[in-house]
Amino acid sequence: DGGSSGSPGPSRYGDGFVFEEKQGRVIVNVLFALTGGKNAGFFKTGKIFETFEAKLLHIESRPGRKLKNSTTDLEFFMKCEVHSSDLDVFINSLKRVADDVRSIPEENVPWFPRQIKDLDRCNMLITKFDPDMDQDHPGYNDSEYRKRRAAISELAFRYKHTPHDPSEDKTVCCTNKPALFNYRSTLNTTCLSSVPSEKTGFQLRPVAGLLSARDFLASLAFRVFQCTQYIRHSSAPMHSPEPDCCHELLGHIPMLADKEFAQFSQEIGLASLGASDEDIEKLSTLYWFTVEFGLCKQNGAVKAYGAGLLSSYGELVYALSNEPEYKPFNPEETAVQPYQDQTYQPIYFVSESFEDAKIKLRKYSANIKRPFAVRYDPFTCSVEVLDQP
Ligand code: HBI
Ligand code: NLE
Ligand code: FE
Repeated sequence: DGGSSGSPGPSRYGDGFVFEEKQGRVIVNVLFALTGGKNAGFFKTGKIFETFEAKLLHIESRPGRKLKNSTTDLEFFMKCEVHSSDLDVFINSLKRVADDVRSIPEENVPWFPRQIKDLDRCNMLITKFDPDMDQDHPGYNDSEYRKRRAAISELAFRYKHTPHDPSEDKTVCCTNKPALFNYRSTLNTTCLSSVPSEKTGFQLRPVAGLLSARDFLASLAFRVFQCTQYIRHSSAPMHSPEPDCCHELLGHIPMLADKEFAQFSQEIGLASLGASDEDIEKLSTLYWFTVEFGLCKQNGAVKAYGAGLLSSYGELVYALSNEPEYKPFNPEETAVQPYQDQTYQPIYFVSESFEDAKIKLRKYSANIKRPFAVRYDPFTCSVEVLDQP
């Protein structure tokens, strides 16, 4: 369905990739392989570039991957500019002389961490809940509180990744069982006294406050949870719009000690790496309505599993009253639901079970389109990028 719309702007080709069109020309990245020593094929591809007046912008070769039933000697990557109307025929001509021809759109892939130590650069803070700047913050008029917050922030800013000592997590993880057993789903209860690093390898890393969704999600790809250290102001214990250590300890940490949940969190993180701003927005909305504020059915009753509910007595009671609106959880719909982070949610999404939410969200994140694939190597704690130019 190449370039059917005729109007300027993005058009579609082949597998549904979108190419940016400018003055009738598109930039396209072409990958192809030459198998069984067919070196002459390379010169034939050159002929095709010539015929279609393709302007070559970049060329690279690398040892090829083994394809089904054959050996691949070399794989080529070429970036070129062609007439948009020629794109289909150009690619089809290449398919006649080379193997495994794929085209991927020219895109600016946002920077993302490749190694666990790159998380030192994932520190983009959202300052909207800063007690020094936000006059509505309950600690704004409390200079002692602000001083303490500044000192804790300073420690988080100075933190740099070093190889991990799991015993440190135990100190952070001094779990305290709250009197919320009537509301909490069994997932959170069974894991309440576990230490994530021992159970799932999840590490906690100090952070000074709310991070950009991109940086926060990227850390999950490395099984790192960016964890606040400060505590909410004592004048407002029932609800805080910003994360604090009560929220992390009562809400997130028990879940991160669950094997399945840890796996699921890492998959969301991996899906976020290099994703478009639009996909990050959707992914973080889904995270918000599940991991933070999710409700699920359990033995015929509605229970809370979201961390933002378990750490806020005020919102927990409200969420399970008949005041708010409930909608069934469905990733496509939930991903575009607007939300606010100042006060209690007017809408919650209820899944058939916690399992069901996990399966659906997993499927959703696996389907996010990117021009490359990623794989996590647990031995080197790094992300391998496959098929990226
Ligand atoms: N930053 N420190 C921190 N903790 C969070 O829970 C958090 C965040 N930034 C973004 C964010 N959560 C949400 O937008 C998620 O929906 C991704
Ligand atoms: N509202 C939650 C609480 O009071 O614990 C924190 C939510 C953080 C996103
Ligand atoms: Fe949270």
